Amino acid sequence: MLGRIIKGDSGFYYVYLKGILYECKLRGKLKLIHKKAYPGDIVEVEVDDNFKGSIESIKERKNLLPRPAIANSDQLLIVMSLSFPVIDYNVLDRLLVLSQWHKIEPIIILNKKDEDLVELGKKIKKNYPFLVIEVSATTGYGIDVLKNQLKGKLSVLAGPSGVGKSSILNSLDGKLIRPTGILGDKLKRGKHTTRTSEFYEVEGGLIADTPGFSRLDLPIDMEMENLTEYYPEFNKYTHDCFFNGCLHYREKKCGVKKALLEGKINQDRYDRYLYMLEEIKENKERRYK
Ligand SMILES: Nc1nc2c(ncn2[C@@H]2O[C@H](COP(=O)(O)OP(=O)(O)OP(=O)(O)O)[C@@H](O)[C@H]2O)c(=O)[nH]1
Ligand SMILES: [Mg+2]
Ligand SMILES: [Zn+2]
Repeated sequence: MLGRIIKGDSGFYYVYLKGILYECKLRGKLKLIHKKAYPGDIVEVEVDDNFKGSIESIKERKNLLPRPAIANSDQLLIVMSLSFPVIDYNVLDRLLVLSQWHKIEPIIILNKKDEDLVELGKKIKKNYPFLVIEVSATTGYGIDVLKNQLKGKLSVLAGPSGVGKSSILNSLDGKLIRPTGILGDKLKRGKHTTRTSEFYEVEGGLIADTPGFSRLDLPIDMEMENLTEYYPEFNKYTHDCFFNGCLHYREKKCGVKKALLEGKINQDRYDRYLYMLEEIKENKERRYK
């Protein structure tokens, strides 16, 4: 039977299967080949009546988010607030890039719609060619739309402190999947151990609340050419770029820069793009020194 790992804890894996959590161990042969398993992994298990079992095999994972590790995410819910804290566009753009790099669909969740007095949400929808969902955890606005988007998927929450991630989870009214057997999770937690993610079941899908992807450095193996792929609003104009693999930076005859001058691309987003491009360049130079 196929289940999903939702937690690993000193040699034990907790596998969620048809509404039940089983305490499982990796089959010896998997350990021998140094197979690692992560939360989010789909695994084949054999289980007994005492809610224990063994993991026979691990399905090939389609992606793996680092720190904290989560496998097989379908979508990253990037939560920002329409009032306070004000939107950190650097974080937003970085999370959009990282999400796409990891082959996970990004969704922008704009919370605190009830306090959006300047129609900021509208502006963001205009400048960001991604799925944007406006919600209010306080009034319940948009929560049904969000719920609908979660059906049958593994979604991961991300976003700065105070934007309302926990509040949104509350208003989604999901079921926390937690091994009741594990006590003293807090006590065992040393200074340097990463806190693990918690999984909630909502609408037959899972949503992971993580202790935050606080490190937003771009991966060292990301190339400058990769970055432009993550800006769908650029791709509309690249057919006017003279060079194949144009970075839309110093090149002459660039369709993206032309569109920028014509006001078809948001200047701030482009500026932050250049900033990340420089960062990738510097990473490379440092590596080859
Ligand atoms: N007006 C308004 N306030 C909200 C809304 N959602 C959350 N808040 C408030 O925003 C504050 C932060 O909410 P949290 O849910 O704790 O934010 P968080 O993203 O989980 O923060 P961390 O756990 O620190 O990462 C709280 O005071 C909430 O009451 C909303 O939709 N509208
Ligand atoms: Mg929280
Ligand atoms: Zn170009």
